[in-house]
Amino acid sequence: PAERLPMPPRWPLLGHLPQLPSGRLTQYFTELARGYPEGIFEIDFAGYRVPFVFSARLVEEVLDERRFRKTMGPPLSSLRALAGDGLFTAEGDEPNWTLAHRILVPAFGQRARQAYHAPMIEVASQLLAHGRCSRGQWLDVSDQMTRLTLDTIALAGFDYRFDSFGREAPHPFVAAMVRVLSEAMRRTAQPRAARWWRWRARRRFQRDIAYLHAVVDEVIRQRRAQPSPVRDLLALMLEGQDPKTGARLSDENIRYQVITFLIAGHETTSGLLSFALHALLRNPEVLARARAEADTVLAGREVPDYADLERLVYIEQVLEETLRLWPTAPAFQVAPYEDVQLAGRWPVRKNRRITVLLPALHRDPAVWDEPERFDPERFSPERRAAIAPHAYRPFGNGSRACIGRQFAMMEAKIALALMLAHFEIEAEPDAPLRIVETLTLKPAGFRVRVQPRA
Ligand code: MNH
Repeated sequence: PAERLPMPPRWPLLGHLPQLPSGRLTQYFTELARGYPEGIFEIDFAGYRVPFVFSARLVEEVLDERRFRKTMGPPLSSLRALAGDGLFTAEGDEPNWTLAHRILVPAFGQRARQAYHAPMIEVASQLLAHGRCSRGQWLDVSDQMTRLTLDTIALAGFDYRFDSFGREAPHPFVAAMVRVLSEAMRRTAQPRAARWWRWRARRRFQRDIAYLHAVVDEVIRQRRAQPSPVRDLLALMLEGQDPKTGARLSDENIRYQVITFLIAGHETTSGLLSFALHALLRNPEVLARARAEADTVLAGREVPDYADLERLVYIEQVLEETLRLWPTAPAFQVAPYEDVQLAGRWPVRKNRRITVLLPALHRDPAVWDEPERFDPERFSPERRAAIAPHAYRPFGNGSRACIGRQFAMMEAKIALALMLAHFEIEAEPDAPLRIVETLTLKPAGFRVRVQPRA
């Protein structure tokens, strides 16, 4: 029997728009979700209704790729102007998704990852050097982590140096990107007509996108001018061929892929590292254990070898638990190929966008005991097998899952191990966790002081 989807009280015409807090939508929906134990509610964006699902049971259903495909609505759809048919913002049935997927997947395989070790260590060492000469100043964690992750994806992927640690202010690329992502987010909570009176914001958006494209075109131009022996992502994009058809990526598509990797490749990992540090400083026993592991694995050396990384087991658990509570890419969207009734109860029309709300899924009390507690033991080798795959989806699903998952985990493990091994870290006392939402989640105003360990 079909039932109406549960829905919070709403206004005529504008639906829920007037009550949506622009700038903290994910946090708002996650709090709202607590009042909906069935794991589903519907939000009315001025007439367009979007079901949100967040119980493990319902999410399991919508992750079935035979019945549902990835789709994009706001905020992701606003990024088409920036990232075109790059991997992230392409529809699965666009030819360029299949082509780029086939060409680029090998770049993230086991063998390719070894080549990322040296650039990751190089940038992480710059972070250490920066910390060593910080002389007790308070450092903004998200800012430092963003410098690290942007420089890492640019160096490892494109052999390009943003040199973020050599600058006072963040690289202008970051500022422009943050504005674009925030604007995409803001549009989610606004009626379409707002484009007209928000012409300034629209112009800024277009200018920022033009600037971001110019930066990327420069990265590509430099490589074309000076072909390099480095076999990195950019080399694959410029020379790689579809193993089946021999087709190559067009210049326009390469631009979209480079921008996609620069953005997808650093925002989320930066947030992950920042939330992880925050959680560690709140949980001294966890911190002590993670640091002991880093000390053991490093055994007095400045940096780990590639082969050492698999021994950072507990640090990996810390990162996984961090992504449970703070999945930095907090939602993705799917649509059914045909009309469906979720759990045999909730009707959803074909092609209707459904949002999978990860922070709420990752707190589903049917799956996680004491869901609010930060406990890396949930991911211990003995217990992790018991976690149902659909209950934990920080990297998305199926063929459209994150291509950079292992890259991100490798980078984050290196950075966290090095910070713990080399610094005493002190947080400001009792500062509450505030979160900024661009497309991703990040701690806001979270500051630490570091001192080299004796
Ligand atoms: Mn990543 C897709 C989360 C790091 C490149 N990423 C996704 C999706 C999620 C995600 C969720 C699926 C989105 C959707 O269904 O609409 N990604 C993360 C998280 C981290 C992350 C939480 C770090 C932590 N991602 C990275 C890194 C890179 C990267 C690092 C690149 C080096 N991600 C991508 C790309 C896609 C993607 C590219 C799109 C893949 C596709 O659809 O083919």
